[in-house]
Amino acid sequence: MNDSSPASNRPSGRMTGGRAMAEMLRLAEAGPMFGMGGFQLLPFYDALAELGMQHFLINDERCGAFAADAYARVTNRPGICDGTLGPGATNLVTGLIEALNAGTPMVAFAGDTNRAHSWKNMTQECRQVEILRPAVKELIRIEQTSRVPELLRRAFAVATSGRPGPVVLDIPEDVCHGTHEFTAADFAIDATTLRAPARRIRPDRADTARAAALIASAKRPLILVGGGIHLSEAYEAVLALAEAQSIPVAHTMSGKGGIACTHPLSAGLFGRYSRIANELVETSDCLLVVGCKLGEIATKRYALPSKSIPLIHLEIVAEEIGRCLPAEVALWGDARAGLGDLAEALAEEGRRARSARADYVGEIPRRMAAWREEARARLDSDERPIHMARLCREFNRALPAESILVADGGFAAHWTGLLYDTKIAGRHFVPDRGLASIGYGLPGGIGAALAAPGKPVVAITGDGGFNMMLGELETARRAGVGLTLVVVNNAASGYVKALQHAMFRGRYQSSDLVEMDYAAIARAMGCNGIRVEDPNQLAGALAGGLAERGRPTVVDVIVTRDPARMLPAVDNRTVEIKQGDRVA
Ligand SMILES: Cc1ncc(C[n+]2csc(CCOP(=O)(O)OP(=O)(O)O)c2C)c(N)n1
Ligand SMILES: [Mg+2]
Repeated sequence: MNDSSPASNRPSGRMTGGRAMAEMLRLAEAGPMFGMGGFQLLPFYDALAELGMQHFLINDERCGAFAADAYARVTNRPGICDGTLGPGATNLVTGLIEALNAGTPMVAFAGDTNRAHSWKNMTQECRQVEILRPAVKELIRIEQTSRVPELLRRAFAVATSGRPGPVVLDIPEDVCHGTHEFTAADFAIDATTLRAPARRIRPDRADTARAAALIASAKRPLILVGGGIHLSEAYEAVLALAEAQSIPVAHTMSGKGGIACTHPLSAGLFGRYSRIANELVETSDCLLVVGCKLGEIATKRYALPSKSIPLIHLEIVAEEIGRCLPAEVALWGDARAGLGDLAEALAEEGRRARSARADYVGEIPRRMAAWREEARARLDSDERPIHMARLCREFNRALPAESILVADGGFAAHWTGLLYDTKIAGRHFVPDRGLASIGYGLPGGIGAALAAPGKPVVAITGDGGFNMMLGELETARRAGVGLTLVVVNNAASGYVKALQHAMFRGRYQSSDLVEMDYAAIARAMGCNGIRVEDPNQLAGALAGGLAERGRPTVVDVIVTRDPARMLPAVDNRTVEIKQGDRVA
């Protein structure tokens, strides 16, 4: 075990299970935590107070899990959250599944009943272990106070190893309140498990050689990156391979930032929405898929790419390979390690490949410029209500390279996934594509802001998503985060309304929201609030939000109420709407 924790950090003596939890988190140098207390975990809370650790009360445990998820994505350190038994535990479920599906390292605590009285209709009792188990990578029930350090160690190892994910520690009240005589030796943690990826594994050498040969013989190879590129922090490796071999890179929403969107080799988003990438996928003769599950959105509901294109799939979870598309070469391993090995295997080829593919890579910036020309009217639109493409253009202008944009599950993520340009590689775009719940924007923004102090953090959410989470504005204010939250105010559950427009001849059912002034609500809650109806005021409003320190700003942006124009159709020329089909 790579245990680098100093001896002075190792307490000994009699202490509660809750105190032992806090001591282990201190050893793990865990970041800010998010939760809502209840009787069961109060010894843990008391220990946090005594040790001076950062813990934020949230107003809904789901938001605690979302905030922890965003914190983890920005830092690759496990996000920490907690809930009390019963409703606290069940409220965690949505956020835990987001983390599970996205591969976010997380350690969550759920209080549980006192075992002296379990199953006697205790207040708030439910079958939470069964409810939580499928929502996490591993659920660990702590049955003895003495085992708290050991099982926290285990939680960090599971959360950060292989494909990272959330772990729940289920802690009965008597284990948390109970005491044990601990020795200093009990408090140890493996330093390599404090950050994902804990350990890296390389693909088989023979498979790498076959993949390299396939790439070398291709005229139009293309790299497709998913969220795994961030989990593996494979930024330099992917860029080195792409540049040395002249291979463009397209990304999913989660993979945005694998290389900078502004890089000449970036082909942008592929899948359901695309600028130029889908055409490149379809005309490619070798696809290298990295850290991407090739799920519904990435494949345009399994229509893309054609099965006849040879595909190399580099993936940390062996059984994901071949699930949706057959792989000609399966590379089972860590993205960074695997890309590095490929670059090495292809090193001799570089000069020849760059000259052979000069025309091909020259196409990318040319086609991107042509796309931009075609989209210009929308990107530069002066119309009122404001065009979503114009809002994205303003983001591209206002947000400095190091900023982080958190995108909520509604249209916000689709529009910005397509039109927002990250200017440097890294996790600068954080969408909740694991479960695509609406409501992630505000709590995700809080988590990202706390993870990246000093960096500009902007979150974008629909009005529906914001309504779900209004209470967390109080959390954001109390936490003193200078987050800028952009509310896409279309007075609708826009996604649903757009589908009802397209598929049900405009018979709208339960998709309208009442007109609200979210900036006024923000001001009433002690935050900064700016309402924007004129697109020419967007730049000033965003600058105002970014300049605000120590309290959140809500920028309430009035966008189209016309359901025919809510989809990011600006580049989505190929989607055919068929009865019963999902469009966005
Ligand atoms: C928790 C949850 N419930 C329902 C959905 C389905 N859904 C996807 S987008 C959307 C509309 C959300 O409205 P809003 O947040 O205002 O975003 P808009 O689409 O209007 O931009 C809904 C209901 C979801 N993604 N998550
Ligand atoms: Mg809306």
